[in-house]
Amino acid sequence: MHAGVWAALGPLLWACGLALQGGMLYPRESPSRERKELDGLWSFRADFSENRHQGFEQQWYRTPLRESGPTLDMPVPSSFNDVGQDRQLRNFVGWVWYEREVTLPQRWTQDLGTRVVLRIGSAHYYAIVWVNGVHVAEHEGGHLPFEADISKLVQSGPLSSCRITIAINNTLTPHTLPPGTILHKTDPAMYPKGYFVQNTNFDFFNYAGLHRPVLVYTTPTTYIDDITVTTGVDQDTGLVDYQIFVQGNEYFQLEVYLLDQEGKVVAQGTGGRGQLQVPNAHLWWPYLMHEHPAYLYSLEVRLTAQTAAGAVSDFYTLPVGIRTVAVTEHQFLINGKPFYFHGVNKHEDADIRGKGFDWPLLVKDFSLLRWLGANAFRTSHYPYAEEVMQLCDRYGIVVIDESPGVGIVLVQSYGNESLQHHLEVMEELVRRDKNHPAVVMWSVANEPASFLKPAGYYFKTVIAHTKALDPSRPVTFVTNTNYEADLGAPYVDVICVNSYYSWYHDYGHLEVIQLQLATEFENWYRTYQKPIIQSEYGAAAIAGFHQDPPVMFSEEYQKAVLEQYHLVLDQRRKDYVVGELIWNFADFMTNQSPQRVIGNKKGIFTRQRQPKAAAFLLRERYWKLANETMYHQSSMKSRCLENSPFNF
Ligand code: BDP
Repeated sequence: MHAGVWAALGPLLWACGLALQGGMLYPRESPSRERKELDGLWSFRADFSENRHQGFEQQWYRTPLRESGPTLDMPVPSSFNDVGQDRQLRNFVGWVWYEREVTLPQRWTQDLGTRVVLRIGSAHYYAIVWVNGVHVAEHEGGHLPFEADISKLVQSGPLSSCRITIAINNTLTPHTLPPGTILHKTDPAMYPKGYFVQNTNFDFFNYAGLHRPVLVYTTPTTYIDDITVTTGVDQDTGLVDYQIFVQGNEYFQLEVYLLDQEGKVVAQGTGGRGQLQVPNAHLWWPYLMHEHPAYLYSLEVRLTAQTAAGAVSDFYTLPVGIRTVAVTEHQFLINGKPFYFHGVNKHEDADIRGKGFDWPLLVKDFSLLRWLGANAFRTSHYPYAEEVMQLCDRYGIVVIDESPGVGIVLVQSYGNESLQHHLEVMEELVRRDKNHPAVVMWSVANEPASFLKPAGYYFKTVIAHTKALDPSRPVTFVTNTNYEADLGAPYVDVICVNSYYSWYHDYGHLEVIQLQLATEFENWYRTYQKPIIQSEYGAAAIAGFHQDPPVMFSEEYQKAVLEQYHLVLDQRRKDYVVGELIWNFADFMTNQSPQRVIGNKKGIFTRQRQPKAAAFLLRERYWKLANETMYHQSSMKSRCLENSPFNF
């Protein structure tokens, strides 16, 4: 590794191989739990020093950040890149520093029976956290939450305020997920001193910062640490298997109640593990597959324990959807019925905030998904915010939950170090998302170089590990490799394949699409006899560009490509094709290159979420598909026709 990479990374290397500890239940309020959100303005400084290490040399975490130099106001959650006017900050690679003073309620700092936890929804890519100058956590990976128990620190003095400092490094190396490389260019005739670039092999801007909510929450010191729920169906009876992990005490009682949407207890149990049986259960159905989709029960867990200080109780309520998922040679089944994915690939991406979580944006996106008649999306190409997954549960939008394994194309990224990290990321992802009924499949990677020799062992291991972590869901990875050369395909449950006919080759030749796509489907199916999802297809269109007959980059061309794909999809979905996901839901930011016009324009909506012509085409198609394939009950069909914007 080039010395400069070490400089850019710094303490990143301390923490390789951190073991996964404890549960990662989403912090919810309950009679025993409180939360305090730390969204808003934080103090911020990027470390522009040559080795990017001044912050550590001068220990910026020791005293308030304003005392070690000038600071900016930085909104959280947000990427730091696009909120200012500074080109250097937009493209910054290295350590940035965030800081926030927090005043905690007195009870939190004085009641020793209270556990105070700091939770960071996501910090891209590597983070080190201090509270009042004391190191409390480190985390690698930009898309999954991490926590630190800060009770001792905040309960040790008379102060009820604390200073939270978070240093974040966005450098990507061959062993990070996603991987990248740092290239130093040293020709003094061409590049200024210290010039280096971050190269990546993925097609989205490497936004960085505190992208998701940061909060402090409490639990009692004896507390419900984790819950795992899996569900099944036996005729009309719903089966809810639960397992509960408790921390802080060996002696405790657990009571478990399952409540329906009216608040009625429909099943109950005791102890840390068991099965609840729900007669005449309302199943969790995807949007457009049932007249009451997305039915959620509430699993109320009540913990009581005796401690030296007296009786302690903890309460946690988990939404539970009862549903099954299965895969046959040619079908994807939800609740035993064939399910056809008609949806989108997304990105967490928007103007100004970059990858920062934003409620209005989230609600807008779900409005558009429902308008479109989309029943599914893939979290391309990394895990999305927990709040997104919760809405999928509530609206019945089915999710293929993807890891940040995107752009794995270098041989160095297939070594043991990368593999170990990939396994850990899958553990973190499954731990976080295992209880979401909307999640029906894990995707361990997108378009890796799965033809390289070590890829076979690598994917065999990652997929087997993921299945061991969660035997209740199928596993895939998304390929664009030729069916003969793909070393990972034997291990997946569903073949997810991306293609860009008449876009990245045969430019403008729409007439090749049907032949090439049909041939590809046949080859994959003949070789593997597994269901296939067209996990990406599309074409770029710059909103407002019109050309007829169609020409690349016009709205007409984007529509025409889609129409050609749909002809083949309509033939093959009767056989073994089980889904189609357009690339992409909306235009999104990428690195600068002559191939990209202020980002990738393959959205059917603009980055501002306004429809291009292709959005109307897809809307018509998705509602038609819903009416044709999704309704298993005649009463539903009439209701759907009523609600459908189209009359078929
Ligand atoms: C696919 C990638 C996706 C890209 C897309 C494209 O999976 O991330 O954005 O190509 O080129 O191969 O638009």
